Amino acid sequence: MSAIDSKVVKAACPHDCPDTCAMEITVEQGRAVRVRGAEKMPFTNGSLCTKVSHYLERVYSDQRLLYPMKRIGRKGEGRFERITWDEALNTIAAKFREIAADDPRAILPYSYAGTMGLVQGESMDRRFFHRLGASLLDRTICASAGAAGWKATVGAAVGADPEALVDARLILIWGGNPVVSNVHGWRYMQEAKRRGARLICIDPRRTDTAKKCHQHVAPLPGTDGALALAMMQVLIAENLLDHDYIAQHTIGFDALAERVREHTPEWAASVTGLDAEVIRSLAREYGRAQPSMIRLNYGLNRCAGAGMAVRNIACLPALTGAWRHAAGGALLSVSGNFPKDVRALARPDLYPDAERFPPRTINMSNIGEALLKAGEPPLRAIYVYNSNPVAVAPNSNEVRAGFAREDLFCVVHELFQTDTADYADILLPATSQLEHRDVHGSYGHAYAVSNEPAIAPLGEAKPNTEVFRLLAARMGFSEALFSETDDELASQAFNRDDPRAFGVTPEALKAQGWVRLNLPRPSVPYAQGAFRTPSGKCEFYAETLAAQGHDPLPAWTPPAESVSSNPALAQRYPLALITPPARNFLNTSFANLPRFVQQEGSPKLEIHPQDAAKRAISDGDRVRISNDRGAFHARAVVTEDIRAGVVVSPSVWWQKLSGDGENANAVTSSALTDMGGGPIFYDCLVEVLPV
Ligand SMILES: Nc1nc2c(c(=O)[nH]1)N[C@H]1C(S)=C(S)[C@@H](COP(=O)(O)OP(=O)(O)OC[C@H]3O[C@@H](n4cnc5c(=O)[nH]c(N)nc54)[C@H](O)[C@@H]3O)O[C@H]1N2
Ligand SMILES: Nc1nc2c(c(=O)[nH]1)N[C@H]1C(S)=C(S)[C@@H](COP(=O)(O)OP(=O)(O)OC[C@H]3O[C@@H](n4cnc5c(=O)[nH]c(N)nc54)[C@H](O)[C@@H]3O)O[C@H]1N2
Ligand SMILES: [Mo]
Repeated sequence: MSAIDSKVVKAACPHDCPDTCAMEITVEQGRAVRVRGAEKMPFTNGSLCTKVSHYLERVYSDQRLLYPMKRIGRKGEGRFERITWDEALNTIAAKFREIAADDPRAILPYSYAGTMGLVQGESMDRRFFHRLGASLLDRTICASAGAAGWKATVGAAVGADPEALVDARLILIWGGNPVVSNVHGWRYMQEAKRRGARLICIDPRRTDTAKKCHQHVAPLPGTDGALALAMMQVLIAENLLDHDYIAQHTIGFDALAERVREHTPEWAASVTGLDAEVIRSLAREYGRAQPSMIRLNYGLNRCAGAGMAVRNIACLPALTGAWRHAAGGALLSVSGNFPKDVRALARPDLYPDAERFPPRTINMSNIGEALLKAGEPPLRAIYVYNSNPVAVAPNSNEVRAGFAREDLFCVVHELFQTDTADYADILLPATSQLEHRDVHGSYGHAYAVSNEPAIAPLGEAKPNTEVFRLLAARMGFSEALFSETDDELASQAFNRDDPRAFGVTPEALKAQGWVRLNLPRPSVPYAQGAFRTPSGKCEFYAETLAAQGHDPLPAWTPPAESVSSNPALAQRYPLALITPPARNFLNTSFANLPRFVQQEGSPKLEIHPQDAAKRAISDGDRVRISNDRGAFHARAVVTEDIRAGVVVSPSVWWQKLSGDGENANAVTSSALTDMGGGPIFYDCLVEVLPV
């Protein structure tokens, strides 16, 4: 191989995962031939997950969209014909101009985390839609419920230092399956285990993670808030408290103590389906171990009471003073460490005529409803990028009905012909991470990671930014900021007046591929209090919640659908369905590629032997999972890994590739969480029958 034709390009994994890996791409003769994890980046540590280590199969897949197309069949049918970029862009611009003349809010951008890059995910796209005056999108589909509960209690989205937890004595892995969805973070937990930490996993399912922990505690879905209240009751009743920390760095302790008095382990046992003694000893162990770390994750964020549940859990380390230690406290997200410069990147100030068209925000989590109802104004166009709503949003029947509207103008910009793409009027080909420039923060570590383009765009694929530049020109948006290059956008990603970004320069990022934020090492965010709440303290009592009409104190918010909270519904649909991430998929990304589909096999439903026997279901049987919203099919896996009363279907499958044209979101509800307006995917009663 001649040296001139071979190079190694520094890249970032773009997917929605806390690990945000730094990658190195070997390129020969203009073709990427090898992808590996950057060895020197501490968190990545030279390894990639099972999906991204085969990334070239995604980049060079023969399923890639390579040309713009327009629809020739019915909506949803997926029949298209090739057109030029000129025709595609002119069609979109003409339609947007026509709609905007009446009311630009009838146009809705729809995007989530197909790429987490700040350039391709939240820069030129945001500028374009802000300038247009389109409806704003509330991006709630993943993390907003917990974020709200955390914020009310702790303040900023800043938790314990993920690299410091190696010195914890006790780690509660709460509502997460890091062996599958946070593998690089799991490495630190394993190191803690080697150093003598006890690991306890709190999850209705005996996951691969639970199997590697010392103890598995399996509450019913959506009952974590009750478990945390009872833990607080025990800590307070048995005086397992750090009185000094409470006095100096919290507010509302007396009211909290009063509130949780009734929430005994016996009470929580009746709600969570756990033994009172298990709850009591969990609380005692937590109260006595220092440093103790709670790695809470998104599994408990997908139920009606999710905001309050995260809030209740977030109170625990302030009671025990665990925050004093580098390896103590709690960790949900550390995204708030990154001083992302939203004003520069997204330019919300471009919104044109707020007087005539007061900004309107639409919640992405019930997009079906938003498309179907006669809003003010009704939605007439949707532009989807970085997301696959038809497959990932709850209550698919409603979502598909919305996208099937003949009078809705739908643009989809994608790498693949997803379930959503089938509904496009204009389908545009997108570049992969190897074909464009980007820069990334992370929600699971403290390193900014840079992504240089490694190869030329495949076919006629274009990056998101480029499409919005071209559309801006056709719309007559003449501001210079619409011609900024991706390099220029990348250099605005972080607010460089913020001390945390000192050293995180474009030059340093380019040279090394990644740079740690300028934070102390380890960073111990709340050792001296300094919570970023209005009071500067950990708020057991939160005035901000009272002002929003919520209970200002930790409370119990039951699931919308469960045997105890909705017995009438449970008569007909007695089983609680959860649909957490499958190891070989990343939401619906990878779920169309042969290697990963083969590894997952086919849609599965894990069911406890008792529940299976009652329904004459044997292992391997095809079953139908249904409720009033819809139905999907799967292969039964009869196993004691899931507790009785709960069934699990690892997700998210493509509807059109799963045999019956449906995935688990056929049955999930579009109701919203108590805080943050998030979806309640795992708050869902069903019946399961053999077919
Ligand atoms: N391989 C892979 N990795 C992923 C993803 C993927 O699809 N595949 N998705 C990425 C994304 S977008 C996200 S948001 C994160 C998600 O990251 P996590 O939230 O860590 O998701 P999971 O790893 O499934 O862990 C959730 C766990 O919560 C459990 N659970 C479900 N309901 C409850 C409940 O009510 N209480 C408790 N205590 N546990 C419950 C589930 O059984 C599951 O084991 O992972 C990211 N990483
Ligand atoms: N039942 C159930 N449903 C769920 C979940 C669950 O656990 N259970 N998890 C939920 C969660 S946590 C999340 S975060 C959401 C995720 O929902 P989404 O963010 O919609 O995630 P993906 O399904 O991976 O779809 C992302 C799409 O973006 C495309 N893409 C990638 N890069 C680019 C790019 O540069 N440009 C353009 N234009 N497109 C690009 C990909 O090809 C992919 O099709 O799903 C939610 N849905
Ligand atoms: Mo997510």
